[in-house]
Amino acid sequence: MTSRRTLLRAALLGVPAALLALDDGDHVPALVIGSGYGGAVAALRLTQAGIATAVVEMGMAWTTAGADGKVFCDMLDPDHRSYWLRTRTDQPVGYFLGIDANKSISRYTGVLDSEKFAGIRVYQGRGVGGGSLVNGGMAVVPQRDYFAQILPSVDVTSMYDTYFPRANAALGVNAIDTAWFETAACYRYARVSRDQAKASGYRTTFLNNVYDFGYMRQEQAGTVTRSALASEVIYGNNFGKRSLDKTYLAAAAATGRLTISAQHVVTAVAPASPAGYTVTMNQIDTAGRTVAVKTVRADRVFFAAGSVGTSKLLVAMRAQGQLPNLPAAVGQGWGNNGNVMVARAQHLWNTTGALESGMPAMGIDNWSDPAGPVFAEIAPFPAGTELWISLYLAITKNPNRAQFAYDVTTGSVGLSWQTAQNQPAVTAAKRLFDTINRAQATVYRSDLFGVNKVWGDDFTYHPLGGCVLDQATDNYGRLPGYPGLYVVDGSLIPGSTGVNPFVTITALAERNLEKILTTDVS
Ligand code: FAE
Repeated sequence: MTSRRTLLRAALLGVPAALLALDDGDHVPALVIGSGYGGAVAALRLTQAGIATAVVEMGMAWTTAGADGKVFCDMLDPDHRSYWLRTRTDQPVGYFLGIDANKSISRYTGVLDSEKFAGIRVYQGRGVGGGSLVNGGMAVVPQRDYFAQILPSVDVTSMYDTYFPRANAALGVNAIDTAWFETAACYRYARVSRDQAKASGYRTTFLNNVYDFGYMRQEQAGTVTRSALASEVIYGNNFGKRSLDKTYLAAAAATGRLTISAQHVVTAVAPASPAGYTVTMNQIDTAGRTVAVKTVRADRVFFAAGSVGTSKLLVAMRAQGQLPNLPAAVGQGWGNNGNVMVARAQHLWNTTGALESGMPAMGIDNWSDPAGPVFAEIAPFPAGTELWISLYLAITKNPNRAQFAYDVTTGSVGLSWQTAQNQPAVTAAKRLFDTINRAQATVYRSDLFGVNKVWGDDFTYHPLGGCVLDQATDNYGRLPGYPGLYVVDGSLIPGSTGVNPFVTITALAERNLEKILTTDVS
């Protein structure tokens, strides 16, 4: 059996078995494409059930320090490790004083991908741990009523009683000490925004996080190496963050039944004879060049390549005839979680602080406003110097959706989203921030998202949908017509969660895996 061969090889080479790659011709009981939230849940629950599982991840295993002694670079001095195969950075806040703030970097399989479609750039994590390597760590459970609205086929009681708590526990979610928050220099920026929101008639709420707030307190006290307090976030955190490689994936590896093939890009999945599926993948080097092509057989395949990755792969497989019977709903129902970014200029006497924690801890919650629901995280601008800037990532209820479609001429999959489709998000956010600006006699910054551009409306951190639960799949992520094919990631969620999405993705994956393990896998 291949898994045994792989584990034996690992033992002989003296490397962690989990990081040994698949070989061409291998046969595995379960193969998981992608190692983000959905993939990590699948990896843990399958291996715990005694099933040898191979995770295939296109990004790197971020375990080796570079010449500077660090695994990840920071946001003030991004280098080749920052971006996925780009020669220039593509920062979400890409301008300062209207001047392009991006810089040249060497092409490398860096940790953050800015994937460009016709009307939107989609930011995604690349590496073992997926989005957990680059995200802000905010662990937010969606409002119960809204969850019931977006996923009506899911039993809400079991989600809130069982699967959200299970997800939070396994993710290592922790709450900030609210007394410390009131005095911490690194959250001055959040307190300023909170006080102004409150004075303008809005409610604010603390946000849980997977970053270890105990570690952050020590950073502030100067007793440990700084990470969140050293401008580390979107290109990875060297310390403090409980990313999936330290939680779900570490627990899966501890079973001894997990292998992870990093720097392997899955390119095709097709039914195998007499049973199971063949999965074709390109092994790549750090310049993105293919160094080997491998075909592996798997009894079951779990698509966990993220909303974009899974949708692209399935739409291509249907169009190219490898999985021709996939339903028409595959590729539909994609949304950006209503994401829009904006910044306000503070008065000189309202300093936001030179030291800003990269991990947000507070949001403005105006979701219950029927005229324009907004849940706005108070985002850091960790430049290491006082800038009098208040930045926000607003999550809104944008009803617009887009589709993925295969282009026969280029052989690639495009996304139909147009920038103008984000207007409802801008309108809702403008309503809230116009009110705050009026009440505080402040103005928008118009120099951070372009030249004279107030709204960061052409990118998203929260791609969702493309393979929606109970539409493109059955009610547990099974792909109809293809027994043994499952979708377990953010593509199951129909374009919106109303809050930051990873807890929802994780909890839904927990629910689905539990069902799949009890009914499909003997
Ligand atoms: P994801 O985590 O993207 O994992 C998919 C994995 O599949 C990736 O590792 C890919 O490299 C890999 N992959 C893709 N295609 C292939 C292929 N063909 N072959 C092999 N591997 C492949 O998917 N969410 C929150 O809840 N709170 C936050 O604070 C937050 N902040 C964010 C900040 C940033 C900068 C970004 C980019 C995202 C943020 N998010 C946040 C969103 C969150 O990270 C995202 O919703 C989840 O990571 C999505 O989980 P999935 O499992 O769907």
